Amino acid sequence: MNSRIPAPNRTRSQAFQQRAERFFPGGVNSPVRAFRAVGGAPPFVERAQGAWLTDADGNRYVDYFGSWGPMILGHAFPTVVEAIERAARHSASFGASTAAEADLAERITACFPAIEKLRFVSSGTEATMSAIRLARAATGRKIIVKFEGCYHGHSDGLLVKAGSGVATFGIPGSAGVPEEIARLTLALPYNDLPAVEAAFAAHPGQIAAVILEPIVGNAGCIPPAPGYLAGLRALTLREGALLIVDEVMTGFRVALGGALELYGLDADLVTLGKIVGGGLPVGVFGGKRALMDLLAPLGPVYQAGTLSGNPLAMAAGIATLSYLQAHAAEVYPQLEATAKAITEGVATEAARAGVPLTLNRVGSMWTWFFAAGPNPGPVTNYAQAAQCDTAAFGRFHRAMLASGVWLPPSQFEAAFLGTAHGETEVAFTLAAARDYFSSVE
Ligand code: KE4
Repeated sequence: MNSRIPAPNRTRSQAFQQRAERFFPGGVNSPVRAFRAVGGAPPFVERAQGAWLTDADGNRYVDYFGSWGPMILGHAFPTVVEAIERAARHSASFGASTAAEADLAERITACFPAIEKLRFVSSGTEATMSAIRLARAATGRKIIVKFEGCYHGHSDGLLVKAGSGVATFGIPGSAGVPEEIARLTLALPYNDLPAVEAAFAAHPGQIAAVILEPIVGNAGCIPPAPGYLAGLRALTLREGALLIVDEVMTGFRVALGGALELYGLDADLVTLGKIVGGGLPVGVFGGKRALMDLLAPLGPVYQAGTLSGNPLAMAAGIATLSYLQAHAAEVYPQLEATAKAITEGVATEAARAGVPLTLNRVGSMWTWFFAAGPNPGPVTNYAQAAQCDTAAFGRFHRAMLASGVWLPPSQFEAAFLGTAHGETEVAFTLAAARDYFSSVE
């Protein structure tokens, strides 16, 4: 904590936290928001505009988690707000088909050629859960391969050695998941093709699908090793298993067509979320037509949702993707340049202060891994990420928050920025980092 910076007034947030704890476990509706991994009390957000959040006590923060990815255009982007307002005037939900669903689907399939058909759901969890069910039905097989540190939402079978909040709280999985279900999930080290080969050899003809984050965000940011994704695609094709690429975080983030575009990868099924809803609840699972047509009402795989394709969420998604598609040539180079300036600027300040850290970044998603020893090594899988000095990250997080920079509250999360982050936010963030690292003994 930088003693030169007065502790911000958080009186109203503290009162709101106390009230929230009467209603919600830990006072939150999603565990990682509780700041348990970084310490300190979470500010309560009252409003946001562009790159900036304002809390209940009027403190302002540069936002580097962006609702955990969705807010790539910044908060309260005018055309997104107008689209939601316009849709809301015609009611919030019908539970019946609307043209807007295909309007958004057209934009998604234009960005993701691997998605020939899709279905909207209301969260990334629903998207991956449904994709897994489809894969098991399509192959007649039961076993799923996932990777340590990857998080695909909180459906039972995918909480085995998951990332994000599961890694943040250092729990191997989750209570309440029956052994009978957990044993159908094999969790392997990321960036390790021989481990996948061995799994297929040990379970011939039994693996329904391999699901992964093509760029891990939920162990902190871990890019795929060269050849890794292509190797996984070749292995799954050879073994008759489906490849499910979970682009909930990376879709529209690292490129308009996500990691599939960035790395030239094909997939049998793709899941999307976050940005695709422009901040409203939207998940997507989609892929080859023959697979998707196994879904009810055409086929035997059941999946449904009261608010799937919700008109307000469709409007927000259409407005967001419309802007990204129209301005991709400027947007992604801008995000790259801003993220490079911020991430390398902070890493330089840390190096000057002799604080060892490893920076992993792909486009506008990144993580500064605080090393436990003097020589920061590469972070290419969860086991290496788990070696980090999470207490050092916690001190950094608390100091930056006090200086008005709100980073994701966990060493095992990726940070994000959007098109509203510019030179002002770069200078502000680097000044806060300089303040912190100059005060570190
Ligand atoms: P949701 O069910 O939270 O919409 O999506 C689950 C999910 C699926 N796949 C990936 C790659 C994801 O990153 C996520 C959710 N990400 C976390 C943050 N790392 C959500 C934040 C939270 O849990 O509060």
